[in-house]
Amino acid sequence: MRTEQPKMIYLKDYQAPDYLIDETHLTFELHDDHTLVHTQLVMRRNPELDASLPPLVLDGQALELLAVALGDKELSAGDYQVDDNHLTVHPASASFSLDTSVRIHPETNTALEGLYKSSGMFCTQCEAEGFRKITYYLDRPDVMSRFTTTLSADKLAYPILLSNGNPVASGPEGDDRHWATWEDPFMKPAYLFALVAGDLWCVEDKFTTMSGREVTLRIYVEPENIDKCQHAMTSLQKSMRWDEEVYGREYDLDIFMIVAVNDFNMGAMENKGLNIFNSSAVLARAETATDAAHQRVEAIVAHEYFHNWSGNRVTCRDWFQLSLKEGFTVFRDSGFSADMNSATVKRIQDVAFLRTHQFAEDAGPMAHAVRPESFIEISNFYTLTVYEKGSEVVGMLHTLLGPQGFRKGSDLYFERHDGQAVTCDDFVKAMEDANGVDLTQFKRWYSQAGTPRLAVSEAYDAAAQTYRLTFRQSCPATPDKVDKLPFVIPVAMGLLDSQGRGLSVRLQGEEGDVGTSRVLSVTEAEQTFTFVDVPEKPLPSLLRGFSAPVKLSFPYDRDQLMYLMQHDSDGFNRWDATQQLAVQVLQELIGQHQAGQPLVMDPRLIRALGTVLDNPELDPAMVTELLSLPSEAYLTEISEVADVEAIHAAREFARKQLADSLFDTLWQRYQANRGVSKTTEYVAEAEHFARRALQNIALSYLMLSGRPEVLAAAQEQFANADNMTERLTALAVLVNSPFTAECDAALATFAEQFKDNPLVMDQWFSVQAASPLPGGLARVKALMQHPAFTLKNPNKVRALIGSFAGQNLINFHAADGSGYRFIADLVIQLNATNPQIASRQLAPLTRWRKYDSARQALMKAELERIRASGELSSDVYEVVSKSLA
Ligand code: B3K
Ligand code: ZN
Repeated sequence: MRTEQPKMIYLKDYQAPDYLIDETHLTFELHDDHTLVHTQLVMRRNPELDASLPPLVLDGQALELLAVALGDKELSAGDYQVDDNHLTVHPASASFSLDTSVRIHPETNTALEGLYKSSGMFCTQCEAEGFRKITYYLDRPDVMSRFTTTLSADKLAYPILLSNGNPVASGPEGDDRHWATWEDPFMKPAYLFALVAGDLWCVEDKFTTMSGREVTLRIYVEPENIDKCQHAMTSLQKSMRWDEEVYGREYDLDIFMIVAVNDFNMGAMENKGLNIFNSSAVLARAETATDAAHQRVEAIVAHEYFHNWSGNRVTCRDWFQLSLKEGFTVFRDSGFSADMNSATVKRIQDVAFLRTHQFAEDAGPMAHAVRPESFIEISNFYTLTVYEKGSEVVGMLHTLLGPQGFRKGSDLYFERHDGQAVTCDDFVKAMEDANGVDLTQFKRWYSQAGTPRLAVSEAYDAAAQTYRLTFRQSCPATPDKVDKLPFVIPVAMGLLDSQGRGLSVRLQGEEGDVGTSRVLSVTEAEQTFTFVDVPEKPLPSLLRGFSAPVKLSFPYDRDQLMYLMQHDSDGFNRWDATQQLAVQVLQELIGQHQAGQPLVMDPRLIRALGTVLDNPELDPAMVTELLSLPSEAYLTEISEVADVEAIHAAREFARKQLADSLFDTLWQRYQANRGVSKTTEYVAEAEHFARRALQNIALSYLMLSGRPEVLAAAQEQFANADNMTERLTALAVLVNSPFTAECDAALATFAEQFKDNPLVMDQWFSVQAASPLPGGLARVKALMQHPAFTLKNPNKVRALIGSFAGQNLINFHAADGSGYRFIADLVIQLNATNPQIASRQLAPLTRWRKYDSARQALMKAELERIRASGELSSDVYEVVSKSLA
């Protein structure tokens, strides 16, 4: 909690550290009502700077300072200065050691940052600035040090004592306690420090690296979860192999550990050699975790593992460079997931997510560049822009340089900067140097916020057989900047003829065969490309694979979209054409609803999706994506002013029309796939995920018919499924159906069966919180009283509150403002206990500019109420004040 007005920090003010820390020796005495931390730092004046000896200002928060010594000299009160955020001492020589002892209270740490307790075990979360809550330190990523850590604790309660690196010694301490020492041979910044003490069991396996070294792999969990680790272990081994094969990166310690904890502010953390994970990102087995959860575990295990190179071996100079490690690592984990599953489907899911959520962030009051230039609270910048858009930026480099050029660049980057703390510019420089290219203009993607618009027009000249495409790019103003300079926009594209074939894409002045697809580099505000020898007016397929994070518009009519859907050689664009068709149809329905007219749906959408459903050749995962209508959140994002009721009514109407018209095929595909599920053992692999996904989307459409045979099918699936994917979908369709009695019975059965599994209960909360049926807020409030619910656990907050405000738009945006009031009350409450979680829950309120004036006023009033509610954490303060600016 702050004691002074939170200050804005600027990238332009970056200065190298005055002092360096060569060695860090930590000793933790863990007790139930306090912890003592003794720290010895072996330090020296930064040799890059002049020879003066300025005061040494260490970061430290919520620490009770017990003793401080500089060299051999114990300091007394007059020798140092201490305030709420710093300890200042005055070194008398260029090399010295500094010893401190502090008392901290992990047992009352509800913010889950620094050292805290989760379900009785001690654990840490230091990124970004949590280490300063453990001891006085230079808590900045460009100060890297060699760490030795000794922990001591009660033997019975905490038999397992872990930290980074390799275990080097351990032993008893008196009758009841024991200790262990760990040494990490790699230099690292404090944000990668970790410690765990608890009563844990582990699953152990091995991995032999490409150079033949054997690495021990361990996943530590609470004893009751020991049967849910295999999927994470397999995912880890696959990730290790993939990083060797695709990036040439080998693991570097003899042991790699993952620990699962129940109370965690985000998904997981890449601490060197000792990853700490939210249990939701580790535990998975058929009976208790959905296919989506299995895929999430695989992706997060990979992401954290990949950080060992992109983040740990090469780290960030300062937190403005966060995307250096996060954007790149998301790009790496997406590549991995694409290779493990269907690449096209993975791309579709990533793009749908980006367009819905990152585009909304980019258009809101918290919009910022991939490399922001200022912040108040760095925790607020672990955003979709830094992660997902950052990954798109790396992806564009991959597109522009090609796979080999990109690999040359990443090899040079890792080799050149191993052991260093560097910047996004250094990353781009390695790509430039390895490929002999100039990426100066490309770097605007790092510095300019906002989603570029790319309007495309065409002109065909039959006599000259030329076809021209003209691109006009612009970028809306964002809070940081009004005028934007043109970006480098790679547009992967092709041209289709009337037989559905790809035409040659030769540009004026080019010779020879150029093939039927290419990447155009749009670099000007307005730019025309002229294709030659074009025998007939083609239909362009643009931005294939979503080759740039822009909003592209081309005046396709619905028949052209249906044509692309059928003939485009690019799978992603076949899906995108379907989405664009659905958007046009839904927008028409929204207009009809707003005009008070009866809703009449364009039958072409039904025909198009009917064809998809009838095609047995198509990957069922792809069919599922094609059948999924654009979400209400996406329709909101692309509206000037979002009409919550009209969007909901239009989409529900379309779903019902599709369900009625395609009933027979849906029913047949449902039954066929459920038949296979019934007779096949659960397998957590792509082909099986795909079958169940199609089966489940079919069931959710079918249920809209209200027919008794579908109700019976849902009940059968609910009762007999051997896995959570089928069971939870059956529950969800019952929850969203008019069959109240059957729904209540299923909810009760489910809660009884899984009451002891908190992650499954999260699903139970989430399904109910997301139900669009009337009375949503009352249901959520009632569920908050359920014994399995607690505001102290971030997963519970996300499951119930996050699902309500993020997915249940019709209830959250109730015209009386009750949804807004509810979120504001929660944010005020959480602000005092867990500022990071409080700040996250605020996001839906920050989007107030999207809505009608009545809702705008209600949302703003709640933001103002939060602002006036008392002492705000820097996290909440920053989001509220920027939203009201
Ligand atoms: N690097 C961590 C995120 C830490 C967030 C701190 N507020 C997880 C990840 O991106 O891998
Ligand atoms: Zn990450």
